[in-house]
Amino acid sequence: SIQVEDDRSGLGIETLRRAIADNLFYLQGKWPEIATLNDFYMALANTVRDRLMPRWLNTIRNYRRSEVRVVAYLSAEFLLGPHLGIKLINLGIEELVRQAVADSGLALEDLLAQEEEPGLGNGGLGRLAACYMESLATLEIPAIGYGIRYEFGIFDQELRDGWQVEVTDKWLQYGNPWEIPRPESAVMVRFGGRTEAYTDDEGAYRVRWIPARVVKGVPYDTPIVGYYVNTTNTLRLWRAEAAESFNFQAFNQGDYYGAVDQKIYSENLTKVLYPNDEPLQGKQLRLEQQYFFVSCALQDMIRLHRGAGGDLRQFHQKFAVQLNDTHPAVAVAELMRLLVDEHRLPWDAAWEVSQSTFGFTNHTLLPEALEKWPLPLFGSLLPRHLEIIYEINQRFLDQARVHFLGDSQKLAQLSLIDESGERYVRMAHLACVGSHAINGVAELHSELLKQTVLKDFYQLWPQKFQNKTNGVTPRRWLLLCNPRLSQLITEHIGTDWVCQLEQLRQLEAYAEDREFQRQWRQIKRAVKQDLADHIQQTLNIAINPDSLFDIQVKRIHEYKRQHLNVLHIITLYNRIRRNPDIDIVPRTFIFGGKAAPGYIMAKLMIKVITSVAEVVNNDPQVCDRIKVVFLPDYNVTNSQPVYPAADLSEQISTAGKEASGTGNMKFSLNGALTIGTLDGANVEIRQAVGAENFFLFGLTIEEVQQLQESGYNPWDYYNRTPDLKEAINLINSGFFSHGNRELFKPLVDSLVYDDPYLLLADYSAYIDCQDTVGQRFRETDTWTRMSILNSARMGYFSSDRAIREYCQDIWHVTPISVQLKP
Ligand code: 26R
Repeated sequence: SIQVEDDRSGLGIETLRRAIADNLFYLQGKWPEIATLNDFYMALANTVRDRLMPRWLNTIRNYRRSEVRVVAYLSAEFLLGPHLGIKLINLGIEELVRQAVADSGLALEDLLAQEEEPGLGNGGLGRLAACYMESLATLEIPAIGYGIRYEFGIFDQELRDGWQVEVTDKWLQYGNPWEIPRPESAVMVRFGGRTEAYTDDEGAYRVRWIPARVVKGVPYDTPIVGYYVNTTNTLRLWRAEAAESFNFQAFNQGDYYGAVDQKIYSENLTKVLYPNDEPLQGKQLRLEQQYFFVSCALQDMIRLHRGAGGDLRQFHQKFAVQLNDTHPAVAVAELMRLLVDEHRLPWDAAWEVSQSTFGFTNHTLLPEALEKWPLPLFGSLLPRHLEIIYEINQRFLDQARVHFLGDSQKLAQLSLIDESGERYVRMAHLACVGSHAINGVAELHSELLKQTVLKDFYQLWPQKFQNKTNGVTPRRWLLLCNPRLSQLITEHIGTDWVCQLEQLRQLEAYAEDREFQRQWRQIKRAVKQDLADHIQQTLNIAINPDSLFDIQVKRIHEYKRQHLNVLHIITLYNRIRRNPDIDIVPRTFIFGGKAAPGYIMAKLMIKVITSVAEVVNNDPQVCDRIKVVFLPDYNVTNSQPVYPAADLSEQISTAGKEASGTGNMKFSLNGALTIGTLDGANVEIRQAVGAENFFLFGLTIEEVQQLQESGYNPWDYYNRTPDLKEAINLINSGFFSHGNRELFKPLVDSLVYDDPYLLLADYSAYIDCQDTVGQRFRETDTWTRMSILNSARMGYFSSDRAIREYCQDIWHVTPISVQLKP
């Protein structure tokens, strides 16, 4: 019999080809002859989107059933990376589509390259949220992500004369085929104004909030499909628009411009992502963004809950809400407001519901990154929430007073309000008090939380504290980004590893196998060649694919110590200058990462990297033994070819500063060896892969603390370490800055006189460790075995494992499979 496939769901190659042509004609309005690559990309994206639709709609139908508990992941950032590639893989149609596209004379890779990634995050925290959304779908957990649809995501980075220049990220300019606006589900969000007490019809004392302005939140939904499952969860991002009814008044009075002003003002709210991964204080717009998306999300959840016939006293049975750092912490006060003021629950009942609803994940120990809002600012923007926070605080401190027997210093430390000088609302404290579970993101980090920033809360509620070590999704970070290695692995152990990453352990059996080692090496070589070609084409730098690829890609930050890496490069360079015939392992140093636009020192760190690169790369004495490359515009798209090509992963933050790290996991999973400190998840990675397969150096946390307490003096280290002195002096002399001795002075002075991140204290250990790395790289078989063992033992660091733990220990949710009903 003749089978006719539906053009919008069929998966036959001919059907796919016809569907792409159809979308090209009807959606892009183009004939193939005049279509651009982007038109073809859009036609393909829409073809894939069509095929997601039955899964997505059935998933949503499933979750409407009232007994299903849904995870709501609240995050100001979701750094998803490009959709098309991962959706093809998770739907299992990559090869079919590749052929269908080839039949039209196109290369799938060229179409994939057209996509503008949604860069709606800064770095680790936003990317973690994306990995978690993917794992939730793959594990068939009912979940919805709530966030902000920034019109401009993280800026594009350009390099001019070696300096970072920021360019606005116009990711929406050619349209976004992956989202569906849902204007019918818009909600109103209020700001400013005042509160007023009144007595309701039952004679009860109540408060109403009379806002100064109202903004409309419109949801845009994006499907997140799991790997080889029907489950397709929703990422619901909110965009701010003018609330028509609100500016009607101005309009009716003939104040057309006033009305338009209102519109512009409203739309400003979700215009741009704050590009800081470090503190910012008192930026009203940032607080407005936070409250805006939190209020939209909670109103949405309440509507869904009530729509399914739910009682608000059981809200926590419908939703488990996770706060991704303190950025959405105002949710605690907003849920209380909605329950008490709008839905008239008694305070105690509402508080029970709230505490049972929220979990809080902390992502940083840096004291300067703990969010606090000046009280006057908070009170003028959210007057009712400030009252609610006072009420929460009073009841909380009453409880704490009993526990700490009136120790007033303790109470002042615990308070939701910082009153030590200028008064502030402490968002981490609000999140802790309002949540039933608090977790850090690596074992070490979770321990430090209990000992330092959240010590007092730990004393009060030890049972609330947990650890959930981060993980990354093996679908994007191995299967998609490293198809060659994935295939080799699958040929030897089957495909189960994709969803059960612990299966990689079976590779241990091949670690000593000569033939397997050869293939492993051959793949690493091929992937390095690809990256070398890309660097040649885009940056016009020739690099040797047989050299040691030594890579540090991450946000630029003093605590991450890219400049320690630079000191190593200069040290090697000095060795060559001293002895031009020296026998050293050829190395290619690759950097990538953005600096916060206002972080002057981080920008100077980029300039020092590019300046050293210029000198070293062009010095004939070096004979191409050292090359230094700064990859511009590091983002998810650009990172995907980088992890697989690494021999060495640089994870060299000062002990105690990096909460976890997730790039460290991506490297090791792809067979890079790590040179690292005992910081964040490095500690657990080293345990997992074996100390003998990890290059450890540097001070421990205890040693860092001791050194700082006993009065650390970097100047001494500078004076008593000749190689270090020589390296720093070379920078200082203007050697890398065309004789300009002022350029790097702030950087050098900071190191020699202050050195808050202890580079000079760790320098010698780092250099020695790097020398060991170089020697070991020459023992090719040993290196390959270590590389295989790294991949084989990374199973624990799957985001599937992390999400299972969150489901068990915090959210108390279980999978439900989605059936496709015709
Ligand atoms: C307050 C505001 C300006 C802000 C501060 C910090 C905004 C964003 C950040 C980013 C921080 C919280 C971040 O990305 N933290 C990283 O989270 C990762 C995921 O848990 C960790 O792996 C990583 O160690 C940590 O730095």
